Amino acid sequence: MTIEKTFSIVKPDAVKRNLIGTIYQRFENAGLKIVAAKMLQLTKVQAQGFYAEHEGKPFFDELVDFMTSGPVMVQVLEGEDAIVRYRELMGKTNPQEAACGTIRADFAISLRYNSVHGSDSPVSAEREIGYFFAADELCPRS
Ligand code: RTP
Ligand code: MG
Repeated sequence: MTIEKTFSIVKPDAVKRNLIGTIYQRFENAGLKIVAAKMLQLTKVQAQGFYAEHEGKPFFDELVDFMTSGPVMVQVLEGEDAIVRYRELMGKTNPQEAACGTIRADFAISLRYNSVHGSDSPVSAEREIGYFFAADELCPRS
C-alpha cells in the first residue's frame, strides 16, 4: 500500500457545463482526498508547456486551443495508489472506449473534449504537481 499524490484537471468542457462539483464527488466517493485546488484560465504558453510531450502531434494545436478555451480546475489528489486508481476512475481517453461508470464514459463529449486529465506515472505526477502548485500550497489531510 502506497499513499501517492496525483495531478488532476477538470477541463474546460466540464467547467462550462457546471460539472465541477459532480466530478469532485466522484473523486471523494473513490476515497481520493483533494489536498490542493484552484481555478485557472490557462495561457497558451502554460498549456503548451503542460502538454509538451504531445508537441508535433497532429492534435497538439487543437488540444492547446481547447485547454485555453475557458477556465479549468486544477487539483492534487491523494490516496492509496492514487495515480493508477485515478486513471481507472477517469476511464480511457476516448469516451467511446471508456468503461461504464467512469468519469469520461459519463461526462466526456469526445476524444478531445474529455472532461478530465490525470497524471499517467509517478514521474508525470511530480512534474505536473510542480507545474501548477508550490509545495506550501498542498495541505496534509492524513
Ligand atoms: P490527459 O493527458 O489529458 O489525461 O489524457 P490521456 O493521458 O488519457 O491522453 P493523451 O494521449 O495524453 O492525450 C492528451 C489529450 O489530448 C486530447 N487528444 N486529442 N486525436 C485527437 O484529437 C486527440 N487525442 C488526444 C485529449 O483531450 C487527451 O486527453
Ligand atoms: Mg496524458
